[in-house]
Amino acid sequence: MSAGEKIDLFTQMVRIRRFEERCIRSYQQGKIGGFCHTYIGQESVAVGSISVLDKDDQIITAYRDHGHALAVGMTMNECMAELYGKFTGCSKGKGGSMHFFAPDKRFWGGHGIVGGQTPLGAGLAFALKYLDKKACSLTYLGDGAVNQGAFHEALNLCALWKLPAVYIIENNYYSMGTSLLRSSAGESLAGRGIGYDMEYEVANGNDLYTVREVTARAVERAKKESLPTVLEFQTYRYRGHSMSDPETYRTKDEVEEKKKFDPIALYQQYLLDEGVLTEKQMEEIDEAAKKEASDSVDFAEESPFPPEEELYTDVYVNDEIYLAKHGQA
Ligand SMILES: Cc1ncc(C[n+]2csc(CCOP(=O)(O)OP(=O)(O)O)c2C)c(N)n1
Ligand SMILES: [Mg+2]
Repeated sequence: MSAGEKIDLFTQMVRIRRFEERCIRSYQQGKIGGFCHTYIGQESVAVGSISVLDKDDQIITAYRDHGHALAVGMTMNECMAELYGKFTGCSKGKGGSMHFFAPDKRFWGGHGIVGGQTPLGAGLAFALKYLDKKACSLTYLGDGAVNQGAFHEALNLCALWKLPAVYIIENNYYSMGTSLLRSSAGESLAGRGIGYDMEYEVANGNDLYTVREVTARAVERAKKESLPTVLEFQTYRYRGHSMSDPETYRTKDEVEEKKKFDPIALYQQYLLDEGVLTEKQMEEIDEAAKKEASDSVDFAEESPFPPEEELYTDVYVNDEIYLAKHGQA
């Protein structure tokens, strides 16, 4: 990567962190309703993996989707407005935190059913192969989704039909209040791929360079050989599962210990050591991210709620209208 590209990835991670810290404040002020799950601590996974993609590659994830949304290039304004339930939000204020979407950026959400996005990721890969595109789908899921039947059905079809699919398990060691040790058998989660003769890899998700390297290998396999891969990135979430989580299932000491491996601090140190960035530039990036987040709150507050007739739009896709607007691909 060039120095500019490295700085861009640092900026993206900082923007995600500051955006979500601002979300938490607004949530606590009662401005945001519904579920809201932050990605704080996992930024390197979305930013690193999405950074190796090309323009035709497709992305889909679960409900912890703010990081992926910003990493694909969605604006803070459309994301914050969505959290506020405003009409200027990416889903016209009707989706909220769990349903960020940007089809124009090949980002297919934002899904609330654990594991529900995994067959859809297989479908995206199927479509790419069917349309003869040299591209792949990237499907993110949590450690709590690996034992869902839908995930295994998806893996089976990906392997059987040799689909260009990459599954990224973001192992943050908890599914709500249930620790990995209490929910999953087997030595590695990515090893679920063995049953389907799929390649798999387990790596440190907090290290952006590692995430890029490992994802790039899987993406190349998908594009050159049309074969699927399961990746497991080990990471950690520093905040509660959602906004109301007393966190009785883990100790404060555990969280503090994990904070020593903060992905942003780690990458920041790399860039300092490499002489790519100075402390002063980092502060400027941080200040700009804070201002952007705060401006997005102003934007959201000033935006209107969706009009009543919007209740009935976007409920089902009208094929004819959709295809006329977006074309076959
Ligand atoms: C099918 C289904 N079962 C249960 C739930 C309730 N639920 C919401 S989040 C969650 C935990 C999932 O954890 P994980 O997959 O590790 O993702 P993380 O929250 O750590 O990102 C559960 C059980 C759900 N949304 N869908
Ligand atoms: Mg988890």
